[in-house]
Amino acid sequence: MSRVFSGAQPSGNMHLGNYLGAFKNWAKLQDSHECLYCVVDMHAITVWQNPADLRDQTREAAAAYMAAGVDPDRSILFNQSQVPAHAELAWIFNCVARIGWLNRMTQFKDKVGKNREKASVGLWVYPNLMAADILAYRATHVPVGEDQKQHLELTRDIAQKFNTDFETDMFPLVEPIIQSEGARVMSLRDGSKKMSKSEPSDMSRINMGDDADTIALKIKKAKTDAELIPERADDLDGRPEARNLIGLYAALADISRDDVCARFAGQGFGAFKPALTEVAVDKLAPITTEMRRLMADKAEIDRVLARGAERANAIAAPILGEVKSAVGFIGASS
Ligand code: AQP
Repeated sequence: MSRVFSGAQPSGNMHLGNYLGAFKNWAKLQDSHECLYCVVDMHAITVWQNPADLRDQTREAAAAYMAAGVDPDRSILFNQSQVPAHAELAWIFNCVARIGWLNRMTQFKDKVGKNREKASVGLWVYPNLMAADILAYRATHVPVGEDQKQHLELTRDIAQKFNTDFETDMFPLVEPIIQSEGARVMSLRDGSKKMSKSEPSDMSRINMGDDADTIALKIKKAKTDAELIPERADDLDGRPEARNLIGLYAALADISRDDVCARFAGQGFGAFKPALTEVAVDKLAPITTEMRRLMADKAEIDRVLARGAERANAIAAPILGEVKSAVGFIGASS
């Protein structure tokens, strides 16, 4: 059976973009793959995180995975910092990856903008840690959003260079499982930006923990245009906010954008928004309720993560031993 690895950063509230673009699919993959789902807390600290918030956000992320259908008995659910192989392998990959490769990463450039000199070194070498996350388990498949494709190509480059440099077949060339275009959820305030945890305005996103009234308010205030809904989704081109809301309905109701357009053709967004609210509340209410139930027992979440980390470590530690030996380090497995 092929092995899946994926993760999300506990850098804020998990939102509808994380759910539709990642977690929903993670739950389905459990039927066909051996799955490791990680709360990547070491990635989160590449930008400042208040320690108490980080603890809460890590637990909330684990609760969000489980509420979305990740079963910690079938999958391995853990937080990254509890498994030392991630950091150790990342250091080795810092010495395998080339400076030029990292300088080409568009996500780094987008995130730092003009403040490159003030960004943490961790943010720059983030893709090497991501390669370590995946290759520490010799994962074969990684479900990612379109935005992560370049990082995954870097993982393949690192694996290939390591194999060539050390004349080994240590690492497989991992395959992305790319989400369809429809699963890319954009900000409710700006249809050209993706819905994101780190966007300061809470009105830009629907959090997985939002109650029905908050969801209704955010959808009511979501930016749209004055035009009517067309008969076909292709005719939404050039209308990013309208396209996003139609896409959200489609993803939540599990139908195509064309079906949504056909259903609401000729109506304005004033009429469409209450229907979108209804389907969003319907879909999210059981997940939110389950997240709250899980979050009420933080000690149990910590136990789930610790047990997952033990299982993850049992896979990663022997692989790391082989890697260290290939590199020439003297130690237990050399
Ligand atoms: N808006 C989105 N639409 C679809 N998929 C999304 N994902 C994130 N945002 C959207 C997917 O969720 C998974 C986990 O993402 P992440 O938390 O590790 O990192 P991210 O992509 O950087 O998410 P954010 O919300 O934008 O976080 P910040 O603001 O902290 O950088 C990934 O599979 C991602 O594709």
